Formats: sequence, structure tokens, C-alpha cells
Amino acid sequence: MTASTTTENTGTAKTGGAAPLGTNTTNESLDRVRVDASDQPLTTNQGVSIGDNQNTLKAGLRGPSLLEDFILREKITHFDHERIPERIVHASGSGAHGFFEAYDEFTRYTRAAPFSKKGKTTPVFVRFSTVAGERGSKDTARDARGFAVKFYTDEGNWDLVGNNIPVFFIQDAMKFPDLVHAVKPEPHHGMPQAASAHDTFWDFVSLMPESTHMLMWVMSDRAIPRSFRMMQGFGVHTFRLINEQGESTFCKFHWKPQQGTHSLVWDEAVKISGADPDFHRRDLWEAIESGEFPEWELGLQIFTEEQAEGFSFDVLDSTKLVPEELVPVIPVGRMVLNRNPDNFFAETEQVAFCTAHIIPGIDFSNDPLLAGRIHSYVDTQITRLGGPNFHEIPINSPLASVQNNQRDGMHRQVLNRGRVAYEPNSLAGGCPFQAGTSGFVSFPEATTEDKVRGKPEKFAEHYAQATLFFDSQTDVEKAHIAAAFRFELSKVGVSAIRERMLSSLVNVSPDLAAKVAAGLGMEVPDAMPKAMDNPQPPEITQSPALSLMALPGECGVRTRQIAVLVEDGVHHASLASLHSELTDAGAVVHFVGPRVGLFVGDSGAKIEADKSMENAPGFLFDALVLPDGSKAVQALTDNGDPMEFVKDQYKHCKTILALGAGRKLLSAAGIESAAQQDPGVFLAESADAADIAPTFIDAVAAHRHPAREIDPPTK
Ligand code: HDE
Repeated sequence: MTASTTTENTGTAKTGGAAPLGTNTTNESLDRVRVDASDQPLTTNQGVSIGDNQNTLKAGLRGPSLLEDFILREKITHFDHERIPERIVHASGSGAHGFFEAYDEFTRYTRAAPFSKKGKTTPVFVRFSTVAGERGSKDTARDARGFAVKFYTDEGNWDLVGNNIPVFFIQDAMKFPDLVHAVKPEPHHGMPQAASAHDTFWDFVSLMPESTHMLMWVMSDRAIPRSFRMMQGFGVHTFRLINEQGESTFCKFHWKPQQGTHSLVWDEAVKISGADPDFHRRDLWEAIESGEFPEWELGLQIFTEEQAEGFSFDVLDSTKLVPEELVPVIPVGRMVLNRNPDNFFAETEQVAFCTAHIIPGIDFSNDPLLAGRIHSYVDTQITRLGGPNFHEIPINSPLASVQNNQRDGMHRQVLNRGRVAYEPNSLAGGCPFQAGTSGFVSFPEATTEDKVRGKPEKFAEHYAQATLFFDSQTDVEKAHIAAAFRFELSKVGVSAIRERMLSSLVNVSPDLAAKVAAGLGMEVPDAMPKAMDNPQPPEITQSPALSLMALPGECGVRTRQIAVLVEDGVHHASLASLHSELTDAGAVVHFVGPRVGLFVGDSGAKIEADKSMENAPGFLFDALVLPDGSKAVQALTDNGDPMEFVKDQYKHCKTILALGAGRKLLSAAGIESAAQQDPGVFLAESADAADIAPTFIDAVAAHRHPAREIDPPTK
């Protein structure tokens, strides 16, 4: 339990997620609790082997069951208590192990252990989540995503509990229960699940103009990511870094995915939620199992308190970000996720992230939202995990050794030795002793003001950064934001709420308000009166980094799911050569038939469909190949399912390659004429399949071809 976490970086070896015991340097301490039942008899919890796991003990074959059946009673009693309360927010999520590696020492700014040495690696466990939905709810809901990282540092655990959006709805923790009550299913009928598109949410946020900036992000495509692997992460609050000399600077944390930032479109997200509610969890799991370890770069924005005082916004206000044009993001290390959990409950469900878990070198700012969080997370784990000893659950226990005078409580695991559980003491030689300045010391910030309930002046400005965000989007992103407001507000029954929200949007962008109003068949109302008449003008009016397009990623088509339709009679040779080109580039190619199983190609060679159009509809894939072979094409055309498949791929602006006669499938789906000049749609002869592959691969890497998008769709 005292292992140093400074290790050689062996974690990138592509061995897949299920590393054998003892071989994963990042979490070997968990090996002591890993259990393997191979070649072992079934036992009770007391280790007594069980002879019959089928039948209750009865007085005669048709007689009453006996109370003495301790085997039955133990089994049923355990089962009766298998559920724990789900998280009040962020209930649904997915976790993975990995490591953080420092690019260089960063001791000039912080004495925090992970940044102490170039190349130092620190084990991490990460949990991604949706916010509003209950445990098991759909992954592709429109929502912020949690991005929580537990660093098992050799100076204790540090939890960076962030989101995929750099700002938040509210400025003060006092409003968090109200916000959550408003977005959760309405209490009288318990609906809707995992959705903000209902009256209570929009009632609340339209009365809270401070939420407008976050609303812009949540109505953008950021809130429907393609994958957990393809989203940014942010610490949101301003934190402090403290160096060895006790000097402090302010800091914001940024995670940048190497996979790029990519999103779904709304129609796709809705359909995926029906066909595969576990879409994001499956994607993360499969990528890690296949050895495609997702990676993020950690970047820090570092600024002084004096700089912060000059900003047009308050850095203690979590509804504001610090534009990268004002303070650049300095890359400091990378995080790689290279191992799936062995057990979802033991690791992903029981992991307890707490914003209060910080280590020497990191400290809080006075952000009043953060203050509430420092209290809330520890508190909620006590209910969720059944007592104050949740830090002893293996996934939560630090690698740094723990010694203090805390004792007892529900589910205590350790055997504290000796008669002393107090300090000062002489009977134990004064141990454990205070570490003084080598331990955690809170930054000695001077405080001289009156005790008050209120907000600093700049908190009253609610719109400048909402406008900055909207104005920094591409036209397609702007159109998606307008469509998302239209959809969400169309689900609001009380028209006064719609109107109030529109009046707030006028303050963000009259153009956006007009588009949303038109989509709702309403007039644009007067602008909502602002809380602040003459705010300090914003430093910038454009920030390209705020567009999703700013981070296309470096992974090409690796892990992209490509569907190749098959039927009896497909042109085998062209599919074989394309398959090898695509898999060489790292794409995951699926042959999709009207059913799964073997199909006979034109040459007599067989192709196995691993997916069917029934179990894997078109919207689940990133790109599509339509095969050559007139017999196969005719059979596919005669069947309605392939038509739906092609239409969804086209409508969602994905890359489509039609080989030879395969182009007839486009025309049968009513899209051939457009396809001749459409970006992202390629027609080629079978003989040219290998030649067109690089063009197709580049187009798939671009993820989507929004130039094809029409709202409402005509196809
Ligand atoms: Fe949380 N939040 N939160 N939150 N939050 C929880 O803690 C809370 C906030 C975030 O994967 C809860 O263990 C308050 C901002 C993530 O296990 C709870 C306030 C951000 C996760 C809680 C906030 C977050 C949580 C529920 C306002 C982004 C999931 C279960 C004062 C920076 C962690 C739990 C995981 C979870 C409270 C606001 C992110 C109730 C009071 C801002 C990623 O303690």
C-alpha cells in the first residue's frame, strides 16, 4: 500500500483491455482483491462448498421448504440487498483505468506530485457520465457529460471532477438542488427520463439568466458527443496551483482528446438511443478491449490574481470561461486509458469522486459553486456507499499510505493496531505526527470583508460569453443550436415559458432568437431586461477554439465503424481489397446483411455478415459502402431495410462509397441525382476499389459532410 507511483511507462502496450493479473502497472494494487473462480467449487460466503445449487431444502420432495436452509437464505438475502442508491446526478456512466504522464516537471507553478518530474506516470481511474438520466438511461441524451478523473498520486488521491463543458448553469451552490429538481423527471408523473425538453427545466433556466451561457453549450452538438473518447474535459472552476515556495497562481484545467471532438446529429442521437442505449459505454469498452487506447492531453491555463482582476468577467463565476485568446492553454501531460474494469459495480459504481480530494500543490479558489461541491461529494458518498469508510473500498483507496486516528464506523476494513487513537499522545510516541509544511497547507489568503449573502458585481453580466460562444460557431453549428432550442422549447407546454426564454435569447443574438421564434411559430418578444446596464466590454468577440471544428483529432479513421452491405452475389474481390485497406487504416469494418451469417459472393467465395440490418441499423455506423454485384444489389433494393439504412447514412451526412452497381441503391433510396455532386458521396467502379480507398478514408476521418444538410430534410 505504500508503493511509489513513479513507474516506467509500459502502459501503452496494445494488449487489449483485459490485462492478466499483475501485469498492469497502473492498478496492480487492485490485484489483491481480484477474484477468479476458474476451477474452483461453488461456496457460501463462509467458504463452505455447496453440493446443490438447484433445489431448496424441503421436508419431502413435495413438502414445505425448511427455515434451516442457510444456503438458500444467504443467497436470497444477499440478492435482496444488491442495489445501492444511484448517484443523485451523473447516475449513468462508464469507467476505465489508465495513467497520466507528465511531459515535463512543472514545479515552477505547483508542487503537486503528478507534475514533479518529466515522464512521471500516475495511475488514474476515469468515469464519464450523463447528468440527468437515471442509472441505465440512454447514453445519447442531450446533456452535459461528466469527466471525472481520480489520480492515485504518491501524495494521496486527487480527484479532478469535471465536465465536457467548461461552464455551468449556476453561479452559487445554493441553486444546485433547484437546478437538479428542475431538470429531473417532473415529480408528479416521473417523466421525462434523461431529457431537459420539458416545462420545469425551461421554467427554471428562463428565470435564471446566468444559465444562458451554459444553455448555448448544451444546445450545441457538444451535448450529443459521438463518443466519450471524442470530447474535451474541463475542470470548470478556477483552482489554485501552489509551488514549493508557497506561491499561488490561478489555474483552469483542460483535457483535449487526441481522437478529436466529434458529435452526433440530433436525429441520429434519437435513433441510436432506441437501437443501442449503451452506445457510448459500448464504444469506450470496445475501443479499450481492441487496444485502441483513448488519449487526452492535459492543458493548463495559468494566470495571476492581478490579471484576473482586469478581466471583464469574474474568474470565480463558473458561468464564465477564460478565453484561450486571453490565457493560452499550456500542455503539461497526457492521459491514456488502457484497461477496462474487471467489475462494473466494484469499480465504476463504487468509485467515489470528491472535489474535496486535493493534494499538496493544488488548492481551491473562492468560487461559491466549488465551495458547495467541496461539501456535497463526501456527503453524498456516505449515503450512497453506506458510511464514512468508503475510502477503504479498493477502487477508492489511495496508493499513498493512510494513517490517522479515525476509527470504526460501518464496514471498517483495516485493523488499526495499538491502544492510541488520539493526538497529542505520548503512548505512541506522538504518532502519527503532523507533517507541518511538507503536508497539505491551505493557501493563506487574506480575508477582511464582512460576512454577507450576495454576489460580486461582475456576476451580474449574463450574456457576453453566450454571445461570444454563438458568434464563434460555424454556420452548421449555429443551425444546430437554433434547431435544438426549437426542439426543446417545442416540448414546453406553457407558452409564457417559451416566450421568456426567447426574450433572453434576444440578448444573446437577435438572429438566433428570430430563428427559434420562427420554428415555434411565435413573434420575437422584447429583450429580457438585463441585470447590469453598463458591463465592462468583453475583450474579444470571436474565439475559434470554442467551435467543435477546432479539434479535428489525429486518429484518422481508427475505431470508426464502417458498414459494408452484403447479400448473395456481391462482388467479392472489391470488398476484400477495400476491407483490407480500411482495416489497415484502423477502421472497424462490419459486413451487414439482411440477416447475420454467410453470404455467397459472385466468385463463389463466402462473406460472413457479423451484423444484420435488424440488429444494427444504419445510424449506428460512421460510414457506408454499397457493394457491386447486380444480383446482390437487386436483392438489397427489393428489401426496405437497406433503403432505410442508406437514407439515414445520407441524411446524417456520413461518407458513402458506392461501388459499380451499388449506386443503384442510392437511386432506389431517392438520392442518386444529388449524389453526383454531393460532398462525402463517392461513386467508383469495382476495379478501382483500392484506388478510391484513400479518398474514402480521408472523407470518413472528416466524420461528417454537413454541406449536405437540409433542415427540414427533403430526402
Ligand atoms: Fe457534481 N455532483 N455537483 N458537478 N458532478 C455529483 O456526487 C454537485 C458540478 C460532476 O462519475 C454528486 O458522487 C453540486 C459541476 C461529475 O461519480 C453530487 C454542485 C461539475 C459527477 C454532486 C455540482 C460537476 C458529479 C452526485 C454545485 C463540473 C459524477 C454523485 C454546487 C465541474 C462523478 C456524486 C462520478 C456528481 C454535487 C456541480 C461534475 C451530488 C452540489 C460544476 C462529473 O455530490
